[in-house]
Amino acid sequence: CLPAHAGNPETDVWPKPQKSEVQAPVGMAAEQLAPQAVKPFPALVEAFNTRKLKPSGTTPITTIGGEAAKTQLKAAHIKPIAGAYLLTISPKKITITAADQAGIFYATQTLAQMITADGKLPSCRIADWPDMPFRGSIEGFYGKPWEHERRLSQIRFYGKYKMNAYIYGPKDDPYSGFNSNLWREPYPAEQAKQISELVKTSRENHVNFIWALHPGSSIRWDDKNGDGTPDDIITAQKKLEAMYQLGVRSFAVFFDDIGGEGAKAEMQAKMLNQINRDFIKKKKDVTPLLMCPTDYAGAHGSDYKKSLGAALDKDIDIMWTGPRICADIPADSVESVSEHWQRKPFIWWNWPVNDYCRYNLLLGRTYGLDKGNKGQLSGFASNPMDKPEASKIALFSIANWAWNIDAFDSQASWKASFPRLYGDLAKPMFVFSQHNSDQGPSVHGYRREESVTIKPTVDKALEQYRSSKQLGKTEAQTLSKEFASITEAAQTIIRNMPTSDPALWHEIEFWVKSFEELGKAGTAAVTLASGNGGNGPSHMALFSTIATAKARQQAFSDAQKQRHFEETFPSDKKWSKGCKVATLVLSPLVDELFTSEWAKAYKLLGGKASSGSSIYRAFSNVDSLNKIQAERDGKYVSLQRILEVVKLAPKKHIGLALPEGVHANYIHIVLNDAKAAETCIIEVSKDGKKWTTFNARKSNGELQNPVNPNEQIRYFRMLNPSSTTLEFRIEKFKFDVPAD
Ligand code: LTM
Repeated sequence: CLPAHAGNPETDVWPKPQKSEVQAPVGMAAEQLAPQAVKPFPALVEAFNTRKLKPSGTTPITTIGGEAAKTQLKAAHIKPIAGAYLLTISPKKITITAADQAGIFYATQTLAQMITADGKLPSCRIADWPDMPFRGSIEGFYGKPWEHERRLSQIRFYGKYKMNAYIYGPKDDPYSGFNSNLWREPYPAEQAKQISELVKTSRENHVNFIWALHPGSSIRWDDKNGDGTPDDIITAQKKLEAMYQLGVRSFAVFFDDIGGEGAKAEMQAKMLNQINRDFIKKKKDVTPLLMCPTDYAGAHGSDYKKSLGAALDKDIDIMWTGPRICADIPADSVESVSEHWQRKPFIWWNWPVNDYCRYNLLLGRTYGLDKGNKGQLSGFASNPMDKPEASKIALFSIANWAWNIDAFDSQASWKASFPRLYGDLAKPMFVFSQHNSDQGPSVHGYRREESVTIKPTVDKALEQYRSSKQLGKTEAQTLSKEFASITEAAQTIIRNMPTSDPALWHEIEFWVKSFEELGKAGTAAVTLASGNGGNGPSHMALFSTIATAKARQQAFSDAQKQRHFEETFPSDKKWSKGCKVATLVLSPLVDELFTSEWAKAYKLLGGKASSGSSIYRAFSNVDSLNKIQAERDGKYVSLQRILEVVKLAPKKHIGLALPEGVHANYIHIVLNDAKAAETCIIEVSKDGKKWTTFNARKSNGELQNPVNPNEQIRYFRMLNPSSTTLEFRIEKFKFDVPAD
């Protein structure tokens, strides 16, 4: 990724600087710099080491800070905001002008990226500043939190690409509180030490380490000692003080994905205003308080949104996920929510998080953020995958977008991430990522493009194939090349990554191995479908190649499921999932060609429905659940996991449907709320039209009973027959069916 000839700020520096002028593409040799000029700046020391260069001259790097810097920046038409800098490189000296230490740090990152492989620097002048005040990530997903070493690696990565915010909010850290009432307790010594270390590394990299308390599911608003303040507010403040003592200087309080007492807007506002006035503002070295509300998505103005917006101190930032929980961020929706919040929203972007679609890796380009949002947001944090290394592809682009919105080019930014992240493996990783980016169908209905370059060929090939039962020659050739490149890319990664990047390898190993099988299966399927499979044994061999590849893919998926099970937290184990690759375009193509060629050859399977998961259906008359999905795993047909709290109003239902010919032999639902389960009823049907009440055993949140298969039940729905809205999480929702 090193610029080979001229280190051009326009093309070789990421995020793209706001303004740059190059006077001479080659202005000086980096080695001309004095050793003592380079030594204070770790980014430069690293740049010299990577290029095997030594600073051995006398050229200085002068830094100008404080009031003088502010004056000079203003004169250069640069607002002296946090992180802004002016960098000038001339043959005789390098000057960095910045009003704060972050600006100097960022200038050295820019400088480091511009040193060419052979040690040259251009003569140039760069005026640069961030568009977004806070930019970075929110570790806010469900599942096993990131490991300490990986967090340290993230924080260094953020510094390198000028992101300044890491929000620590793992759902499964009991001491921050989402899943437990341990938020009232201090961290055990070992974890406390790690947090202090994260804070220290964050400081070195000019990243604000924002620690989030998540007390909502167990908070109580009673005021036992009668001092006018609910006791838990005092407890929360004490916990924040304890975190301050560990070094934390940025704080958030989250109320997402909760119901009940903790979800009251006016009480949340009371709590946060008190923390803001009695804690945040009294400390002189703390950044503004951040909060995630309970109603965190949608541009509509709910009562909750309006009352929180009105009651909450205006200097507290409010998070918002977009028009839906997982969604693009259009500027007109930002405008609406800003009115309700009465302030600019701080975006919690639910991408590339994959806690709701864990089969898939989300490695595609970053898009959907809208340039119209420039200046309209108080901050931007991406919620990544439980795979920190693999998430860096997306985070690199988020850094680029948040720093310089006008210059952001999604495709160019995505492409630029590969050489910077993977060096020699850039090309195969790009091939791999092109085909692993879509989430697949889910309750959120949020989708990403995938296999974009090859998709027109696939569409054309399938159209021809469906009408003539044979692939056209040109399409077959293009597809063969694509599948060959997939096999080759996977094999290159498999050979090298275990040693070159073991942390990333551990995260994606089974997807890459499955990708190799996709390449082999695709090559064989195209040969068959283009009529080049010969007859007899060679024909059979192609079927067997595909069948073997599919069996191996299943084995890799099982291995991934097992690895996840072993490595994740107890609360997450039951959501352990396998792996799937290229689910939007290429895997369906291989499946269709394989099924159809097999039917053609043996006239056995003609007319039988393909065994894709889409033949199992979930349905609901709750608006926000209109995209829920069903999935089959062995003898279970289940509702795909819904992480959020479900609100089931009177007469609303959620259900599952089986395809024709498949009948249920058991129904099993588990809710986290025993009262809700007691209230709900189950109805069953043969045809989805005529419903009868099912006699379900109910206890401790569970509703279940066997179904007589002779009754041929293909549908069931759980209905709220009461006159009040029920709130619960769904832990299990499934039919048992006979094994295939
Ligand atoms: O988005 C928010 C505010 N909360 C949760 C996240 O923790 C979760 O990772 C995403 C994606 O599943 N959905 C949420 O609702």
